[in-house]
Amino acid sequence: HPHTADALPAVPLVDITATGPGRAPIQQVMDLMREHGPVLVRRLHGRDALFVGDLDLVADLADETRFAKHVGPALENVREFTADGLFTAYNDEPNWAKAHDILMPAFALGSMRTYHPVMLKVAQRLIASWDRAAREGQPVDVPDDMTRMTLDTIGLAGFDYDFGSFGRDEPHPFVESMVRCLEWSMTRLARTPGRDYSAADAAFRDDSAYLTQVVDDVIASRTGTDQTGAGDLLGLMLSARHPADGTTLDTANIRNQVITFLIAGHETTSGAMSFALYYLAKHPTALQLVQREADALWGDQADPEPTYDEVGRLTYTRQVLNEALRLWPTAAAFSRHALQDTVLGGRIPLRAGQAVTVLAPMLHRQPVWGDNPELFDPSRFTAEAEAARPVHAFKPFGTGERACIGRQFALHEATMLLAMLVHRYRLHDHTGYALHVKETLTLKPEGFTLTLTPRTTADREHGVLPGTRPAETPQ
Ligand code: FDE
Repeated sequence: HPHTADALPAVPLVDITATGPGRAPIQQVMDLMREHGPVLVRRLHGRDALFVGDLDLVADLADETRFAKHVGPALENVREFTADGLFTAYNDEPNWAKAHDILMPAFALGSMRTYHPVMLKVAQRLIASWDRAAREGQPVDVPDDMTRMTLDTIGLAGFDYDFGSFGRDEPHPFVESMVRCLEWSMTRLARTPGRDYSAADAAFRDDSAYLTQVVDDVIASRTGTDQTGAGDLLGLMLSARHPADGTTLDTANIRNQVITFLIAGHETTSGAMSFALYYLAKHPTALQLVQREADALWGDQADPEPTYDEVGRLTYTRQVLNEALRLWPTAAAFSRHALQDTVLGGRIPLRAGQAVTVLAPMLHRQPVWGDNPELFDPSRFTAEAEAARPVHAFKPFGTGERACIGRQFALHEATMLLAMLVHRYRLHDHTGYALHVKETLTLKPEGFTLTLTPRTTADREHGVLPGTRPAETPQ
């Protein structure tokens, strides 16, 4: 039975030292919250961490005058390979504000117009690969292919570098090293004091050195050429001067930013699209509605090329993505710390510097989401429903000035691809897939495969549900 933390009399304390956090620490805290409520202290080897999912507490943590982003133990581990890149920089590290100011314009909504053609080009690579699988009757591995797509997209859009992921049977070695680095960051949190982890640490250093080498190639292919001023992220970093002091970012920091963007820009986005496809494969009515939306734009065109403005009109597709991000926010936790002694939500006393971790998947299942929060229901994200809901009820992109800079980028890329896929294919859940969420700091539906068949003119005209085409329905 839990007892309460001495310093936090109102909060249940759960000691998990006996089992450890295992390979699914996020889902473990979700289960603990289902048992003990949405605020708890988790103790591991004598170290305590406060987790919250309560709406009023998360809303209070969003107050930037009393709280700021916390680089907690997980991000400290990621810092071992991204250092003062945007994601892992401390708030007061000068390079954070400098890089933030230089890069912000590149992520404003209007800048998505610039990236749109590259996003489309990579979406077409994925489609070529899925067409081949469909012809051969082979299943596609959804998370693997979404990862190919997002890595190539951020590589090309950000740095004019082509990872060529669809030309390879195995993921690009960058992805494998990166996933192992993220796993090392996660499992390092669960270490038993006194044990020897030197082999894991040596493997990590090799992987991290490999990431650095790839990134140095990316940068080298651009420096010294006349392309340093190109309008992508790397061009900006190599050339833009900070308005305040006229300096550019230093070489070490640029390397950290490139690694940061390659990781942050693809791992989370690919998970989000994978979950969206998972829910669509399981929810024929939602699938029919996204198909109708795509059909209304592109009718029976064999190879539609969505325009930038059309992506903005895919409102139901966007709702599907948001609903997938509600149930499985792929960057599931973010941390804040108190700037001075304060009382969180009027009930939890915190000392200056004390950290609190928001568990977004549980925030996204609180009573504000209604009686059936586990139910996939994209109508939760109509404009009216969103306007009626407290703003802090949905936090898949973090909060405040350290919130996700890549939000519009990820949503534009993902919305366009989803619509193109449902316009083109019938999705067959050929294995009767049972959801298994894999954690590597980010979340994805492991082992989720689909088989595909092309949609026909009749499918588009009738908007029929998969498996219930008139000819197949018994009279
Ligand atoms: C960020 C982010 C966040 C926050 C974290 C903390 O707070 O700690 C989150 C939650 C996120 N992000 C999420 C997400 C999701 C998705 C899908 C995404 N995300 C996507 C993306 C893309 C890109 C490119 C990105 N992303 C990026 C990024 C960055 C750089 C960052 C950091 C910022 C600062 O400044 O800090 C982030 N992102 Fe994200």
